[in-house]
Amino acid sequence: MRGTVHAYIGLGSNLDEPLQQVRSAFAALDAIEQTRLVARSPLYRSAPLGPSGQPDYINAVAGVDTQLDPDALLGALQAIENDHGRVRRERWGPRTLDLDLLLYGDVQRDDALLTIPHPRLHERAFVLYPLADIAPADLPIPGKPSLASLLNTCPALAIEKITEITEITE
Ligand code: ROI
Repeated sequence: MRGTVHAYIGLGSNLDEPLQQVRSAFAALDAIEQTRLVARSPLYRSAPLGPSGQPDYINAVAGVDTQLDPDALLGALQAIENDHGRVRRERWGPRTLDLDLLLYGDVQRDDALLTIPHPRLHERAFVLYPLADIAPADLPIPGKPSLASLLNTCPALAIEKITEITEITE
């Protein structure tokens, strides 16, 4: 049996009731086969990066334990995006739900299908701050400086924490 890997997923939405999109995405992540949601960051409101004139985003990060390989996990994330009415239109345009595979254990990979760690993880406050809420301070980010030093070079500008962290209890 394949071992369990800890992975982090970034959630973002700025259309069609973003708070509900993100809350229901957490539940959908927990329902992925061979995958368990183990951490849910607080929700953040963030100003849009990219074209202006689009609504603010709700962002969060989830921690999962999974036995799926990265490709299968990515496929499951895309299925959830589609279930949430995601239509890919303009690059960097508004979206009902975006799920980014940020980290998959200590895997480093860069090919046509997938880049892990996520290529823009290290420069986005709306990813780094919720990640830091649920990850250990010494979390290794393969090929990048530590999470703590990334936070130092990425001020918490244009993001606002709007909920507290809630434990996952069964
Ligand atoms: N901007 C913010 N604030 N949050 C996002 O999740 C987000 N996602 C994107 C782009 C369009 C780049 N901008 C974003 O894909």
